[in-house]
Amino acid sequence: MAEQNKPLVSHIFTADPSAHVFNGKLYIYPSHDLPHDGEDNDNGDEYQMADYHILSMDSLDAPCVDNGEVLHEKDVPWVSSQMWAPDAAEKDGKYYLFFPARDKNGIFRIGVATSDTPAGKFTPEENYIQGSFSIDPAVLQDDDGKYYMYFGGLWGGQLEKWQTGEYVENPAPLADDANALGPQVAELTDDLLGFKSAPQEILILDENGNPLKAGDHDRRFFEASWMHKYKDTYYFSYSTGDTHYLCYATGKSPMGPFTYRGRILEPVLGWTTHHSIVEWNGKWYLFYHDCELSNGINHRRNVKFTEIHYNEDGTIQPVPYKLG
Ligand code: FUB
Repeated sequence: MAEQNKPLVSHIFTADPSAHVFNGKLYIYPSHDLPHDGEDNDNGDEYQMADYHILSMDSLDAPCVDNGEVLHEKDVPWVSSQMWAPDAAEKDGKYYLFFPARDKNGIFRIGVATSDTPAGKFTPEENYIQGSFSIDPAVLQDDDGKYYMYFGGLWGGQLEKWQTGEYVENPAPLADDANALGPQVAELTDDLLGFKSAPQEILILDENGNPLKAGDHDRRFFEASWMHKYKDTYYFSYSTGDTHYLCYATGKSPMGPFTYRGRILEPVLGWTTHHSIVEWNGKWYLFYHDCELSNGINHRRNVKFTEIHYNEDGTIQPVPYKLG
């Protein structure tokens, strides 16, 4: 049986859980962390993942099942390494796995693979999504049938390198009082295999309507985009990276702007924090990861979940974090 705030599986290391309900069953699309002896650094070189396993649960009383390897980097023609945090979507009975990885030039791009079933196996497209860059895709299926991809990540995720619209290897650092770099959003084409138009930067505003600043490390976007809708409001949630918070901002359009509303989760054991939020059988759940199983080794993570609650005003009650 799956227990809240406990590792969902322990036979492999898993991270970055993107949870979805398909046909009444809960599927988790995580990264698959591999043991690695290299040093941890700001470039994320320790996250040397090479494949994806999909987890699923029939109910909260049932065990969490590993459906096995569904895609390996050796099967994706454009990938060289580092298959990081994925997400999934369904359209017309077909399932889409969106994943970031380094291309043959070491540049992070976002690819897509398809399947007839939610747990794969998945068949990759020959090339990455044209116009894609950086990491951490998260796809929203909106109520009007449109699909949007949110993505981006600083430092190892290379988002800073794309400020001009082109890849720049060593961009000048942003001043603390400059506007923070926002995540990116693009509407997907009808076949979900491409972007309808060039991605746009999303604005995250403070309580006075001003863009968050680059020096506001406690609130500015770093990585781990997620989008969900609750009572007609769009909730964009994300990690602040070096300050290790999961935060959220709300808005009235899937393209933003969004206004910062607060924290969902305090720092967990381990450097990264990454999550998803999903409704299942009338309750809302936060899927997240920490490094409990490895006693804090940053790149040996385990996925967990916990129920979350909304206040009357639409704010999310912060989740207390404790180990064990
Ligand atoms: O898992 C590799 C990277 O670590 C993800 O892409 C980030 O969101 C962070 O969780």
